[in-house]
Amino acid sequence: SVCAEAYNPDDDEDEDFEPRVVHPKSDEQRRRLQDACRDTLLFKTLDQEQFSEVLDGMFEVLVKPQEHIIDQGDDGDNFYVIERGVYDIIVLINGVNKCVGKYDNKGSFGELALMYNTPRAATIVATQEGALWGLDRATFHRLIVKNNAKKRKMYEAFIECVPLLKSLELTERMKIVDVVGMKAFKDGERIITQTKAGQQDNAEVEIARCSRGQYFGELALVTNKPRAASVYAVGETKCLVIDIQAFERLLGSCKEIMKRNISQYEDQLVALFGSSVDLKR
Ligand code: 1OR
Repeated sequence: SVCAEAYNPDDDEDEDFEPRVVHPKSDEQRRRLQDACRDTLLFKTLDQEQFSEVLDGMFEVLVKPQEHIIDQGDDGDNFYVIERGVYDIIVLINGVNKCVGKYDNKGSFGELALMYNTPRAATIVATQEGALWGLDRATFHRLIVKNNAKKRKMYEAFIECVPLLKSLELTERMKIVDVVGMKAFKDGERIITQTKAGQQDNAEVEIARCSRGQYFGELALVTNKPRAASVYAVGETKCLVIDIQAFERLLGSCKEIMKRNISQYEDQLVALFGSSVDLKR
């Protein structure tokens, strides 16, 4: 069921002629929704009030195996956050539908058509029963797209001085800003957990320290291997975070630069341990 709240002229300047959409939820639903949205990057730069409006506007969607949530080429209706289920990402390449990736019980999709007013860029198919939370186009626009202008102002200058992203066009860098989220970490907090292959219960050794403008976390994405190192915050830190699908889509052209860095990691391992675990394969 849908009910509309009265329009409050004090809320904001424009776009607010549309009534605010609220989908009432049980406490249990609200809890599941909040859980599902905890890591949604697009929500990470919203303030409390905006975030709670987003939650109000979301509605539960139960899906069946083989159900098409989105079809490539369609107009965009909703943005989706995954509560559970596995979803294939299918893209038409040279006339052939190819599965280019999947969402496994986490993540979100369907933002592109709503952000840039373009046809759906991929088909999303549920491979099993699942549950999603949808957000309609108008609410997405009012809360997320509007916030993008603010995000661009906040992060434009920073993104511009990130060496890795120098090779990108300005418009490409702006698209990165549109999809990143900001996460803050406390001193000593673990940001990435190394996935240990084999039984090495050695003490951890610091191998490098990253600072402003540098990046980490790309190795596992580039190699599809488990996390090769843990990362801890030194002091209060703030990181811009990008999800793996957006990383693939937007940073594909930066992979060559990243690969250069990967050979530096191997050099560091050789210097430390006398041999290098092979990181690439
Ligand atoms: P949308 O509104 O266009 C389809 O509807 C959604 O699929 C899209 O938003 C993204 O949220 C999601 N290229 C384009 N869209 C993708 C991709 C993708 N992956 C997920 N989506 N690529 C795959 C990257 C792993 C690039 C394929 C060439």
